[in-house]
Amino acid sequence: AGASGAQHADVAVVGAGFAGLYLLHRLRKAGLSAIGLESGNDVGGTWYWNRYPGARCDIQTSDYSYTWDPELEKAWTWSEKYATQPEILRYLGFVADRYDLRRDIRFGTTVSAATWDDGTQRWLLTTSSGAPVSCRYYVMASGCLSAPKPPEIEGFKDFKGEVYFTGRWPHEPVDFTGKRVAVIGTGSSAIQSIPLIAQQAAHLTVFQRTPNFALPAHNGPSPADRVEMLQKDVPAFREQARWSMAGVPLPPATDFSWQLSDAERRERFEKAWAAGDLVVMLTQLWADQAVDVDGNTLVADLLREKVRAVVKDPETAEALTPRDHPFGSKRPCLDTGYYATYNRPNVTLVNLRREPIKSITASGIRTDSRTVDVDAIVFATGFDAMTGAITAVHPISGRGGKSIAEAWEHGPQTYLGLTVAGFPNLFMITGPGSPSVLSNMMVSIEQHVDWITDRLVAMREAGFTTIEATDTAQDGWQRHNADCSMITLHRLANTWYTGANVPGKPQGVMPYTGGVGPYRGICNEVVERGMLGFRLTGPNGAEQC
Ligand code: NA7
Repeated sequence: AGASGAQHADVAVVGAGFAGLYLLHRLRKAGLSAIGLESGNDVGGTWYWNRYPGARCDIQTSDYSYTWDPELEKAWTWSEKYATQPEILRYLGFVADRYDLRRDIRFGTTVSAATWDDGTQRWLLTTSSGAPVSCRYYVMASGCLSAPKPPEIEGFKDFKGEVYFTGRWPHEPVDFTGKRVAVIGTGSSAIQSIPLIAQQAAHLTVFQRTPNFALPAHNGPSPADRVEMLQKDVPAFREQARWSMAGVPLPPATDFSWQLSDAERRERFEKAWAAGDLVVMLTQLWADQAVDVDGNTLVADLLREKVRAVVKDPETAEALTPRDHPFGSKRPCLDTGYYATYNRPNVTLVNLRREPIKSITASGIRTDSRTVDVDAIVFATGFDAMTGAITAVHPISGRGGKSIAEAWEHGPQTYLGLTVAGFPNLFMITGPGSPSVLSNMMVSIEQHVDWITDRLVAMREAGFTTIEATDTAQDGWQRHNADCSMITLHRLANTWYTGANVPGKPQGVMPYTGGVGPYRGICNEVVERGMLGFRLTGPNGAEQC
């Protein structure tokens, strides 16, 4: 602790999930002192909080792993193609133990304010427990789907039964046996949990606003071809993933839809359906599937057929069929028995497009046309994505006392998705303007952590102590993001990618849609061109623009 009573560190890192843990490891190896601040009582981040039934990753676990230590890769074997939340949490605990990371982390601690001090050129953090923290660099490794969206439904507080949020699930198992349960939402969390809740509940009523595209996960052991591809040459597999579009080493299809016959298209589609893999379905059919509405409709129509083939009641099947957005413009889901669940006699779907929720009452949920009394409500209503964990958790005040919430009043502005003009020495992992949420998260996280750590080391060697994006560079990055998002179809859907899921949030495609490989190339080029777009300063007036 310094004279002010604050704990001093070179770097403070918020969050002890995949990003925070790797960052702490890299910083320590680089000889930089670091302190981790984590609101949970253990490591895990997303996988600490999202304990709902059926929670799994939806990128194959062979790809959804750290790749920065070959020995670690050898030391851990995943048991399934898509690991469950408990297994992923065990993995993160294993990593924390193996590299002795917990000793640098203050658990059960939230940051209540972060303020840049121009005089000392440091960040001062006040925290919910322990001494304040004074740090040279402040890194938000706080996740992009980590700030749950509050239930904006009238009467929510009146409900007298049990209330659960998928993103804040209790640690002790929840037993729905014999209970009448409501699930609100049909995103990934709902689609994973609904089949399991339906098996327990006396009756399950699902309240759906927008139907999602979902593909069967065909979970089980890791597919032999993927294991073989990985094992043949692990470094080459990983390197190919790093330079790919989605962070998985699958070169995208190059034939256009119009170059293929109906039969050829169907054959490719059925093969992708059988693969049970989102990235395969999103990239392997035809070259125009993700960038052209007509090319996309061909995939979407085939996916819609699959819903009708499973769901017996035609009205329910129609309600479950997505029609308002292109496939992939909203994050599609991987499911295990999701559609078949609606054939169960104890499951009802309420289509909120036909009968919106009016209010929640003491005993249940009232729509325009009925009241459904329940014992428990599960909110699978999602997150204030990408910006929520940065603007809505604690005030971050940069140069001149301006808060990041003010700076982003009309939408997030970043340079490379990693930094913000006016906020020196602040970094974000997986922030808006980063490709992370459109990729295998591990590839993006590792790239961001490596890039940031390498910059801090290079600055130390060159005698610089502050780094800040210029307004010009940030404006250019916004324009480049806008250009990229004109090419893909993400702009055509109301989703958490665009901010449309949170009432009043500024609208715009938040993730970088240009792909992780091109993004990596840009980040490398910024360095090669002398930290293009950044202003670096040092204690003796050293300056570089
Ligand atoms: P999502 O994907 O944001 O899903 C939230 C769901 O909740 C979605 O179906 C929403 O409908 C619905 N929702 C949200 N607010 C309401 C209200 N007020 N009334 C009715 N329905 C509502 O979150 P998840 O947790 O499932 O998944 C997040 C990501 O985690 C996922 O994409 C994967 O990457 C992993 P909407 O579509 O907005 O009409």
